[in-house]
Amino acid sequence: MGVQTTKFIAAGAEKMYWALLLHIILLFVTYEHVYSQHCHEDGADSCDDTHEALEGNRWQFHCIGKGDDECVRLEEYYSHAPEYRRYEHAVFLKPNHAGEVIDVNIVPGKTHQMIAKAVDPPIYEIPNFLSDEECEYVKKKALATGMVHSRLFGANPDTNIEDLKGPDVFRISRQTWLRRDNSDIMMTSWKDRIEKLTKMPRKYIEDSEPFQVVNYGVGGHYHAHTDSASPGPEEMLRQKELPCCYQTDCPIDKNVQLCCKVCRYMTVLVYLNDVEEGGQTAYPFADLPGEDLQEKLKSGDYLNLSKHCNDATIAVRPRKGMAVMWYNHAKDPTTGLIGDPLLSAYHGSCDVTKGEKWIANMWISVPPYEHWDKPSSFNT
Ligand SMILES: O=C(O)CCC(=O)C(=O)O
Repeated sequence: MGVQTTKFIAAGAEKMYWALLLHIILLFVTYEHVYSQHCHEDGADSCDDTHEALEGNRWQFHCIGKGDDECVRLEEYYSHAPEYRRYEHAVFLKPNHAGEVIDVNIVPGKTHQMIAKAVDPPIYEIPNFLSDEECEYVKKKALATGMVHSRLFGANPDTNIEDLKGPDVFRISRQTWLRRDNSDIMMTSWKDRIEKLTKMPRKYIEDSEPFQVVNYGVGGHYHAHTDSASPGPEEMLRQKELPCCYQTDCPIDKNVQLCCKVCRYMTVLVYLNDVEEGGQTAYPFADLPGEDLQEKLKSGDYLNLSKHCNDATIAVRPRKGMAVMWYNHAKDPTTGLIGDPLLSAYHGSCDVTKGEKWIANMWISVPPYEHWDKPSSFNT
């Protein structure tokens, strides 16, 4: 072979080599781009089930090969049960680690921070969620509505709770409900913020309960509880077939557990003042390994936050305007709606030891798959 021929072959091989390399790079870039658009958009819940991502083959392409079982599983369900496409799925934002700080835009022209306090359940602090003026506005509105002594959900309405005091009383506070009034621009703006913060479909935010405003005086507290369906295995089984309370006319103050279950997927709690001393929101089991959690839960003692405030694994100190947000349930990996209750989400309020404490609870309800199309009784 002549020198010219050898040179010619070598040049051809070099061209082919570069073309092949370019092709591989292009393939890789395209794949990564599409994948990251659909699976990592919110930076938290990898391969979240956006509707785009659920569109047929593209979904398979995006997730299979990434080693994410959930994507594969959802794709299978998607192809067998196309009705799962007809409603909007819940979102579950899981931080990478406690202490992670995530910037969010929940108010035009401003950046807020979500500071992860725990991973299981995901608990986030959001400083300055409400301004000082907004906090004052909520308190004023609550006082005008009329505060009454708090009752436990489903407790006997005949008990005289006004006189109950001391560490053995489960809950000591006063409260009221503020209907989500769409003509109130402040309330509409809070809903906008909750939507942007939680990335939850607007429908679920609109369907949820009125805001609950709570006031604790000195000695006021709320022992550790769950905000939603009872997490004990027997209770869970018993309540499994019940509809969600917000989708029924169950009388809320009478043995409610017999006719409905609470479906508060998430809680967004906002502090309306700085508390002089005490009043932390405490989570006795957050981020505990499963065996330790079961052990502590079995003893039952740790639920008494008047005695065990300092034993809680996470305690959030109230700061005026700050929100704390967490999940009471996992997201059902099959349906994308409300999943199992999270035992780690037990929480409550430690005793206020000086001053007073004001909070607003904003719960976000999500139905189970069987009832996804039932209207909310708060939207009639
Ligand atoms: O006041 C707190 O910090 C907790 C309140 C709470 O757990 C509730 O209202 O369900």
